[in-house]
Amino acid sequence: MESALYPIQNKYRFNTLMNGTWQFETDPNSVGLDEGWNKELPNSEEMPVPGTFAELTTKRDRKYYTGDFWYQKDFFIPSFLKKKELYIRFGSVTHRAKVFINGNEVGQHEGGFLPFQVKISNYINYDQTNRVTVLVNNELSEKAIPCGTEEILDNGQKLAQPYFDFFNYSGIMRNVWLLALPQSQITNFKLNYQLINNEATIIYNIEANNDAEFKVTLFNNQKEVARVTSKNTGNLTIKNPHLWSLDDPYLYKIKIEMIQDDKVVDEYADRIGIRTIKIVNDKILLNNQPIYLKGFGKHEDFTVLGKAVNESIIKRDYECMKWIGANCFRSSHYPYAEEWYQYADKYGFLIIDEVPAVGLNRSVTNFLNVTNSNQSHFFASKTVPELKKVHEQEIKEMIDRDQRHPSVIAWSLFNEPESTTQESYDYFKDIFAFARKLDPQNRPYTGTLVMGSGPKVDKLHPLCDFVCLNRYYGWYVAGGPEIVNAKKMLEDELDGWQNLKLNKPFVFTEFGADTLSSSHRLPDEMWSQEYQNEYYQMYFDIFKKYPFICGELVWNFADFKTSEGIMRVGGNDKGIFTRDREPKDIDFTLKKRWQQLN
Ligand code: GCB
Repeated sequence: MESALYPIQNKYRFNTLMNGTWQFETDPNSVGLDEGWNKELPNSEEMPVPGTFAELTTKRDRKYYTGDFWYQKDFFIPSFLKKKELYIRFGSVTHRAKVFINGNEVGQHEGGFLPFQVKISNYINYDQTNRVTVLVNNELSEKAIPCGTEEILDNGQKLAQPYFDFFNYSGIMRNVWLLALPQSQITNFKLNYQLINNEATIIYNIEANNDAEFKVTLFNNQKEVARVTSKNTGNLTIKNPHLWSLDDPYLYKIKIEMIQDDKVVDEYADRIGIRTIKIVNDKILLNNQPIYLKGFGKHEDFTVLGKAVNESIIKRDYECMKWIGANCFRSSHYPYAEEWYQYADKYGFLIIDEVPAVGLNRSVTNFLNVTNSNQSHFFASKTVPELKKVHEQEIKEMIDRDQRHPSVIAWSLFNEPESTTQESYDYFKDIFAFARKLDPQNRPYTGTLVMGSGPKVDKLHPLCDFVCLNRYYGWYVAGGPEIVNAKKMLEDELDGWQNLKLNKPFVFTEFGADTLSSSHRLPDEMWSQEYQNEYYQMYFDIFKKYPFICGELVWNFADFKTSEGIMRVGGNDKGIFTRDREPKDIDFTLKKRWQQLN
């Protein structure tokens, strides 16, 4: 990745979206490169970008297509752009991409949920039509995240078998931009805040591709409040700062000018929120005040769009989350499109930002096997060193991309891996040590523990600044009439954690029950709306007794698509909202609770 900066326009920087109709072709035998598809696709069809073929097709083999596939688009570059450095920036390509300009390879990227950009200037024909081609691959393995495997069907077709519970949507599912940037350019900048008495100090660290000086200016509502010129690092101090908070998500504007030979050569501006986040004993403090997290584990998921970004969905989801009184979500199980974080900054929402490290457990159908005697010693396998490199690279890209957002309060480095073996501890000890060097704000690091990884056996909680539990007592175990036992199991587990005297906050990052919006039952039965209510009430009654619980993120914000199977009716139905974002009965219980809870 040449730069982690979100595209903006000003006197020095120009961009235009390349979204729209692209050409598309699947390549099941991976012959494309040998046959020159990087120059011309032989039998292509039209495909929208952003989008995913799996949601647009009426054919099963296309929906589940696994392997190589190609995108291609022609675009024009006028010669007045000659003085600029040109790039194409992909919001993401899932899961890996090779990019060609006029047939020449210009870059590649591993990881399906983070942006990357490729420099194209050296391969462009000015005042002519040019062609970008992208070779994409959506296969799953244990060498990359998210993890999975694949099966060859009797008809020879590959079928991805995710070790995770969401549909393996793939393709170009986020925005694509053409960028025209100055030759000498700012490539990123990192910020940290110190609040002492009535003063805030903003400590900055600017990354650029050339040596320069930088003028950094801070504005409040267009009025300049501080300015300093320095080399790459420096700081700005302001008196009586207007802090960013949930009730008042105030944003300043920061402008950085890059200066060479007394001339401004680049400028980048962003909205920033001044706030601190830290853990003290068993509390999470925002601006030194304890906060209680109320909200969701989410997905980027919608009918017809799959995981393709769409600002209308983003807006609707935030409206629903505000209506119900939520203040937080986890970007389960991957970093979301950048627009989600921009909204959170403006709306006053908190995000636990998660890297796509899901499925590190070799469990296709039953995640309870992750910790029981069927566990597969995932971290003892030969591919682990390769996996670790990819995992670290994605942590770096996520933090580089998201570290300035005031809404991001923590980094989640894993979801439900094997976590009871020494090998798992050794793996994650390195992962945490790596990650802890990257965020100048030193936000808390965590990861979510699978059910079964309890106080007696779990090996990963010592690495986490706060402990995240995904628990399904009353659903996957002791459901329906056994819910009385579920209550006891949950209490026993929480007593176990309490006895460890960890003096750390705990957050429930998943708990939920599949619920069909069409099902009503008296007395309650599993899958009915009444049962979802009873289930959550049981958890809430118990939470009261444990003051170290600092948050409840229910699973899931909305129903979402998964692989097919006997556990899933058209997908995962644990949504608080339906897949088309209408309320289930539980919403009114949650709304009442969350509006009262502070
Ligand atoms: C989990 C996973 C999540 C699943 C959820 C479920 O533990 O983290 O990805 O969707 O359980 O509903 O089974």
